[in-house]
Amino acid sequence: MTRPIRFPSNFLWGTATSAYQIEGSPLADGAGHSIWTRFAATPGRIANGDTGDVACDHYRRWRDDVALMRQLGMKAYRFSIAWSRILPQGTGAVNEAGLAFYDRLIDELLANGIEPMVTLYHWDLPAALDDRGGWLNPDIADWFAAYARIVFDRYDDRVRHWVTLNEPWVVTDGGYLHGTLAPGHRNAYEAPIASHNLLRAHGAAVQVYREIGRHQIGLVVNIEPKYPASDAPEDVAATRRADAYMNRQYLDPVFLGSYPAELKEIFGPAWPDWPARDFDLISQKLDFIGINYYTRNVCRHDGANWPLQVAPVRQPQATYTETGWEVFPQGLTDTLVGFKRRYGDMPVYVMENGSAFYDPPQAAHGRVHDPLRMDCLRGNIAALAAAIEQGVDLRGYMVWSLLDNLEWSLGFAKRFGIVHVDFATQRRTPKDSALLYARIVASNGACLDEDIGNDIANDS
Ligand code: PNW
Repeated sequence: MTRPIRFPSNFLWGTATSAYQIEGSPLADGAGHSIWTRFAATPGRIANGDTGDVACDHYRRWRDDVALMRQLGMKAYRFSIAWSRILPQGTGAVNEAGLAFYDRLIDELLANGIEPMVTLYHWDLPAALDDRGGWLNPDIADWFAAYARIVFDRYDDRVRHWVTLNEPWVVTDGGYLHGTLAPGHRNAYEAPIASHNLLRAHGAAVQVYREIGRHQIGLVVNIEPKYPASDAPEDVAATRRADAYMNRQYLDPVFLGSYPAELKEIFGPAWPDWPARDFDLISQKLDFIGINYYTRNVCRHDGANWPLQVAPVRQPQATYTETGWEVFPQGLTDTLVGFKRRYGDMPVYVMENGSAFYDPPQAAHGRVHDPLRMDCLRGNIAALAAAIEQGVDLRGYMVWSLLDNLEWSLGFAKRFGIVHVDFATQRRTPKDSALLYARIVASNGACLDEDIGNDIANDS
C-alpha cells in the first residue's frame, strides 16, 4: 500500500439487509401479502422453490442479530420496513403490531450504539396495491407518501437517515421489463411508466419529509459504471445507452430535472412525453445520495439484444462472483468520482457493496473461510479511500449483507453474508470476512495499511 488509508472520524461503517430477504413470518401479526409473497408462491419464479416464509427468521431473532452486530463493532445498520406490515392493504387501516416490530428493532439498535438507516421501499409492494396497478398506477405517488408519513411520524424521533426507494432501476428492469423479479411483467411499454411513478413517489415522500421530518433523507440507486469494449463508434454509442438506461435514468431527473435523451432512442414508441410539472416533484432537494455498487460492465453493440442493443463483454483475466459479476474495485472509485463530477458535491453513502461466493461448509467447526470475499472487501475499501482522496464527501459504507439471505429469484443458494446462516438450524457463524470487517471498523480503516487478515485465514 503506497498511501495511508484515512477515513473521517465519524464514518458510518455498517451492514445492510432488506425486510423480505431476512425477516420471515411475512404474514405475522396482521401483515398483508406483498408482491413477493405472491411471486414466491408461484411455481418456477424462485430457484429451488425457495420463499421468504422463514428466511433468516429475523422477525423473531432480531435481538440476537443486533447483539451480533454489536459484537462485530458495527456503527450503523441499514434495513427496510415492509410496507404491508404497516398497511396490510397498502392504504387505509394501520397495523399497530407491524409498527411495534420496528419500534423494538430501532430501540434495540440505539441501545447498542448502532445507527439505524431505514429504507421505506425495498421491493415488497403490498399485493393489494399491485391489484390496483402497482407502480403503473399514477396514484401510487400518493399511496407511498401516505405510508411515508405514517412511518416518519412514528420513528423520526429516533431515525436520522431515511431512504425512500432502494434501486428503482432493479424494480423496473426486473419487475416490469424482463419479468425476473416481482411482479414479473415483461413489457417495454410498462417499464418507463413504472420508473416514472417510482420517481414521482420518491419526490412525494421527500415533500412529506420536508413538512414533518427533522433529519436526513435520500435515494438509493445501484450504479454500474459502463466502459466501452473498443473505441469503435457503435461500441461507444452502446456504452452511452447502457449508462443512460441503468445509471442516468434515475439520477438525471432527480438532480438535473430531465431524462437522458438516449431513453427515447432505446424505448422508441414506448417512451412517453412526460408532463413538465412532474420534474418539479421528482427533483426535490436531497440530503445525501446512496449508491449501491457491485460490478462494472464492459459494453459492445449487439443489435439482437432487446431493447438496449448492448451485450456485456467477459473479461478473461477477471474473477467473477457466483452471481456472474466481475470483481472490479476500481469501478467503485470511478462511480463515486463520476457521480461528483456529473451531479456535484454532496454527502454520499455507499449503501450496499458485497459479493456472493460459494462458502465451503465449515461452519460446523465454528469457522467459515471465505478468502475471495475477504479480497473483495479489502479491494473495495481501498477503492473508497481513493475516492475520498479525490474529494468525494463519503460518509458511510454498508456491506451487503449482514447475513446470508434470500437472494430474490436466485433463492438461498447465492450467499452474500459476512455471517453464515445455516438455514436448517438458523445458526449464525461470522465468516472470516466478518472478522476482517470488524478489524477494519475498529481501526476506522487504518488496519488496511498493514497486511491485514492473513492471520485470520490461517488460524483455523
Ligand atoms: C441489490 N444488477 O440488487 C439489492 O438491493 C439487494 O436486495 C440484493 O440482495 C443485492 O443487490 C445483491 O443482488 C441488485 O443487476 C440486483 O445490477 C441486480 C443488480 C444490482 C443490484
